[in-house]
Amino acid sequence: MQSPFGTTRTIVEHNHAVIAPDGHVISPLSGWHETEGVVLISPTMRGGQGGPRFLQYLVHGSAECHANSAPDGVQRLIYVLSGAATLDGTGMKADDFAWFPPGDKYELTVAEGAQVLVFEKQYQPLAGGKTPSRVTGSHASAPAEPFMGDEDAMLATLLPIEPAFDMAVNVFSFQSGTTLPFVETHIMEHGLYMRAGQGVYRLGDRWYPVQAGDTIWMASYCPQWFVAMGKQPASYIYYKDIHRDPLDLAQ
Ligand code: UGY
Ligand code: MN
Repeated sequence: MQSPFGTTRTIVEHNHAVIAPDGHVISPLSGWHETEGVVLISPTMRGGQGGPRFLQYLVHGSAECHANSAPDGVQRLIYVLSGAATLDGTGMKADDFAWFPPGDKYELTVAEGAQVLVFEKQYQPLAGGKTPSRVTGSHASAPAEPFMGDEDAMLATLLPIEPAFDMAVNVFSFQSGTTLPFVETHIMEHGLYMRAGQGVYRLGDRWYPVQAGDTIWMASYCPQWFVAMGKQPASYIYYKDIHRDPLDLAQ
């Protein structure tokens, strides 16, 4: 899916966006030290008016790149896409992840040539509830279940599905020819990164060919559907906001 010059598959609409890697612009990452990357999804996407309520970005590793905490009140999930990282002296490899509650402090490095996907969201504490502690793991060891009974659509949940967590990050793996069972329309918004393979995503009333390396933003209530196509299975990592009062979500 190479584009000739002057064209791109990237599109930013009022309730969804597809960001293809050919348009990535690398810039310094705020809140990280000596680090560059690409901010893929952010609240500025619709000029700050009703845009995404979270951040999704790519970290490009380097010899000096490191991070110690997220901004005040912000939770952060990191997912190693390729290469190596270290977290408080322990090695991380492709498909390892860590979730940090707000206020957590650490020494995180991302090696030269490595790529790390990050999701960040302001944590909304539950009245009288306790903020969860750090979670670490890997895609392979996360619980996975057939989605709505379809063994060709396996959904792995990286974080505990408990009310204390106000975000979920899942890895969805589809055998080629498998679809989401229906066109979903829901209050949760999504940030999605195509991890492998290809397919067609329906967003609103448009259909987009997508492949590994693409990013998708789906606003609350954006109708959505996917079919995996091609010779290999497809998979994507995606974020959603969960477990909070809908009346608290409006910006
Ligand atoms: O969790 C979800 O809403 C998921 N089924 N959506 C999606 O894959 N677009
Ligand atoms: Mn959905």
